[in-house]
Amino acid sequence: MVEFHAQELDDQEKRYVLVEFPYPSGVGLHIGHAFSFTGGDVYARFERMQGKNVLFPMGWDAFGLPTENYAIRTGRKPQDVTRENTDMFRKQMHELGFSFDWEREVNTTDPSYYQWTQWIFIKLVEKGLAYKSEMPINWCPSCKVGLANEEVVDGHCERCGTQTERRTISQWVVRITKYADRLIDGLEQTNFIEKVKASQINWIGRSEGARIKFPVVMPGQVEESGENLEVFTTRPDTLWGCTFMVVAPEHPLVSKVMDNPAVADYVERARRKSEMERTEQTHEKDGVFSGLMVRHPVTGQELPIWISDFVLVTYGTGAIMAVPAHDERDHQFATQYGLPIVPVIQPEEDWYFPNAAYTSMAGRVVNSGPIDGLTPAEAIPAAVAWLAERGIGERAVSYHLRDWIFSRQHYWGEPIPMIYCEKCGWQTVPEDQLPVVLPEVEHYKPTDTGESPLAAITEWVNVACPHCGAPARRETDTMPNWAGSDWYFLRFCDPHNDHALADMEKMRYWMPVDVYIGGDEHNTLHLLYSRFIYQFLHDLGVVPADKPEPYQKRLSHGVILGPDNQRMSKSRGNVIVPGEYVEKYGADALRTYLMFMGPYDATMAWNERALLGVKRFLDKLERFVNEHAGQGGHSGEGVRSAINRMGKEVAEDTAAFKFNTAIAHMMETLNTLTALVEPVEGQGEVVADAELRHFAQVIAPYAPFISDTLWQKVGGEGSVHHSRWPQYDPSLQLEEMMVIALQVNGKLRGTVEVSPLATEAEIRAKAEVQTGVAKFLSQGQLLKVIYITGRTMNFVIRG
Ligand code: ANZ
Ligand code: ZN
Repeated sequence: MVEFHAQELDDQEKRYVLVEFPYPSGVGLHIGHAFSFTGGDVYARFERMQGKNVLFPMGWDAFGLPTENYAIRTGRKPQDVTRENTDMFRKQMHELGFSFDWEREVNTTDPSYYQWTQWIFIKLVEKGLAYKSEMPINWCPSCKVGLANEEVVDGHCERCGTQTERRTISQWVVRITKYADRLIDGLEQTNFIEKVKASQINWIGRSEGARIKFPVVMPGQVEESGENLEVFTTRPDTLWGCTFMVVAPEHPLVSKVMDNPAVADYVERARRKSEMERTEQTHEKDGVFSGLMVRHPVTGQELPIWISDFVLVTYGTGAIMAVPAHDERDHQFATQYGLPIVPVIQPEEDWYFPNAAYTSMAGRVVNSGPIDGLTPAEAIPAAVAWLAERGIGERAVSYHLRDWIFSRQHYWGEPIPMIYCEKCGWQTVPEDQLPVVLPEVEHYKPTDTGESPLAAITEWVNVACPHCGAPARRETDTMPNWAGSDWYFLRFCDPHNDHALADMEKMRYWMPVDVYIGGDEHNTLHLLYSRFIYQFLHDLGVVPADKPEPYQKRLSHGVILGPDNQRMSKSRGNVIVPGEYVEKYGADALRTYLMFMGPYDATMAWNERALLGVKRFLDKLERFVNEHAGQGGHSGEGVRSAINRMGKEVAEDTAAFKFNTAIAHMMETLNTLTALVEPVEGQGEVVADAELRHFAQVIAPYAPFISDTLWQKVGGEGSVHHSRWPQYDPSLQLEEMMVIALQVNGKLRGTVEVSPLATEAEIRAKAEVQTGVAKFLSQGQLLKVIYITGRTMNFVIRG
């Protein structure tokens, strides 16, 4: 196979084709990898043949828990395990014929790579976008370890099955929320499909509304405490219908009433639940009265403050004004605890408030002083203005997007390049001391305190403060998995640079990524995080100023299910391993089958018989070429026309990622050719090498091995993969050809392709030499021929 090293060539149009780089697990490439990479490879090879300068890189996102867990179990070094795994992946990728530029291979666990991941973190700190904060994590009390959300399965620790808790620990947090609006607006500069844009926008979850202050009244006191309970609401128009308040169990106000045993008990129970359990629709809304009251800022009424975990501390202000008449959750809660329900929107239809909340925006505001008579849509801005004038509330925007917890208490990740000094506080590691290399440890298990095992290596942990020189300590948390994959597409532009994350000119040439192929599961977080980091680097001025977004187009491929139509899983025993099928049918057949299964973004079940069908097609093509190779002269008109059209159709479909229909065209064309060249009474058409070369070229992106062999057999020079896609010749195809069905006594016996200008006599002449028809004509007596224009020609014979 030929090398595919990409170089910056100013005189050639570039294409940056990126497939998500894999996590090199111990089990090797799975079929989803093969599917994803084949799609990228077909496109990359196709674009090269179109004369584009293609960058198609590959690397390893190799930090992560499975390797760490394996190290804990076996005592082996994650570094060694990773090396073995990447060697295996690389070998399997070679077998599948992927045309990656191996000179640009990167590995997120290489110090020369993560030096720049650490550098980005330092810049985040310097710009005030990373800070230390007490943040809740999932905690396994038995393993004594913080767990990522993905490691919590149904509220239980994935490793030991113990029920997990929420625990608050001090962590590094990245202020992605500051970029929330940019991340929404920037989508306009991309041509992601709507589904992907929507998932980004939904995740950011921008809500417009108001913040409103409710003065807190201490129990037994008439005087207000001077403290305010602030809420975020999207419906300030319903303020007059607020009958109670609810705060999250973690809300600061709750700490003041923890001496109440009922409160303490409730808070403890809530702590054990995962966030998912707390927000579930079906989850019963239970809560406890805090003993505290607020004064309604407009009506002056005293309202109770309840504590319930359906209110999340991480959203808005962690407190709500409950309007049970118009909010479903509030209604449920009020019904459960017998709290009043006061309608303030007059519904347009009959409504029985004790049964359900009226949440529609249709209707008129009532019993609400200054906003009476308005529609809710009119009343919202009116209420905000009215409240703002009186200093009670103000317009506010909330984002469901959270700041990004960037600390992991694990070993196998990038060390966070921070040093803590008693006197100077948190200091960044000076840039010239990067990378902070992950030291080798004896044991990979997190410590009893939940700290990463790095905490136990005192000679690594203890350093001098970079600011004052006093004894200080290194941060022992490591970065999350996302860190290395946030900017890898930049490193591919210039992977060996040791003085910058990538050279500006090289990025100017290659960026943005033209097509980014990956799984649906990364359409949200990975895309958002990496777009954020890119936008941040853009603000720093280290990526090209005229390129505000990293990815031009995002393509998410579908999922391949097991033969039983179920998701593949070890426990179901329906896992398909690509290597096995490469061995059985060859890489070309597997690749072509994967691309032929259906639309690239569809979810489809594995079907070995269909794979066998594709294998037969390739075998047939090979036989066809072998049989006809070496014929000089010119191909017949039909042959030339069919090949010419195939080149165009396959090019159009491949460029549009319609790989399955591209392959269908090739299959049809092979059938057409077979029919055309079949020597019937010496009348079959000639197929010359020139046309066979074109066939080899057109199938080359899909079946890179066999195509090269065929290409050489029919006089192709060099490698087919370095050749240019066959030129389309419009003169060979003035019109679309018509396909006429040929019948004998009403039974289908073949087809013939003709120009729409062909006369009936011409069509008949072509039809009579088709084997399916000729056979009958030679045996029986032709009575008549019935031609239905543009469709069928029926030969009625007496046999
Ligand atoms: C009063 C109200 C009346 C509300 C009404 C809704 C309907 P989104 O659209 O998701 O932004 N809310 C605010 N903070 C919350 C928190 N930390 N946990 C749970 N719920 C919270 O939702 C905003 C609405 O969700 C807010 O508007 C608030 O309830 C609730 F007829 O305030 B609303
Ligand atoms: Zn210091």
